[in-house]
Amino acid sequence: MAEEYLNTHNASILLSAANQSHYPKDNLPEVALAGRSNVGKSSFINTLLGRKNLARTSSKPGKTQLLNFYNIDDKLRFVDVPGYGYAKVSKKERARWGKMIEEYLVTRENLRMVVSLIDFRHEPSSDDKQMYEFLKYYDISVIVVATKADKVPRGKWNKHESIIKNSIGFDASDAFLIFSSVERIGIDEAWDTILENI
Ligand SMILES: Nc1nc2c(ncn2[C@@H]2O[C@H](COP(=O)(O)OP(=O)(O)O)[C@@H](O)[C@H]2O)c(=O)[nH]1
Ligand SMILES: [Mg+2]
Repeated sequence: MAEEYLNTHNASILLSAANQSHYPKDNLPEVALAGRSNVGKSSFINTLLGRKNLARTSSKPGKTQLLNFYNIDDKLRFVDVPGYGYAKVSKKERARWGKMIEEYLVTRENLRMVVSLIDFRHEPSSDDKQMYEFLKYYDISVIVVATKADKVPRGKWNKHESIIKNSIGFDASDAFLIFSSVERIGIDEAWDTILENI
């Protein structure tokens, strides 16, 4: 259980950063969360930390444009990466956003793993596939978290898991986890996998 290692409720937003010069300057391990807007990233963070509203959740996608660093009990940080696949941004804004994410993922020595969130209900988008390919290319360890599992009947879980894995070219050495913030499915597994990898 995560609670034996850290107090998961002792969490707060530390800072928001647009580039390297704003990142925290220490050696704490970081776990980054990536996924398209509205996939359930903020809900995942809130659920793991047992908080209602630490990471903002909204049905209006594309709001967060900075990297948000959350301090968890001074032992670990979550880094919320702004959601991709948001159509209503300009080319220029998209390019800035891409650079910001790439800079963090490629250069950050504190980074231990990326939680890649993908909607369990649908086929992965081309952005989902590109993100996973990118992470594999840079040899970053990944947990694929399939979100909103409460919206998929249990009898279809295996089928949906296969579709996602085939579609992204899932690497069997990564972890795959079925998750729901609403029904609180997969929380302990998520913590166990994260703590094994930092
Ligand atoms: N049914 C269901 N809805 C969820 C779940 N997680 C998030 N949502 C909803 O999906 C929407 C987007 O969630 P949010 O966490 O803000 O996504 P983000 O944009 O990736 O940070 C919100 O309306 C949430 O209430 C889940 O596990 N099940
Ligand atoms: Mg969010």
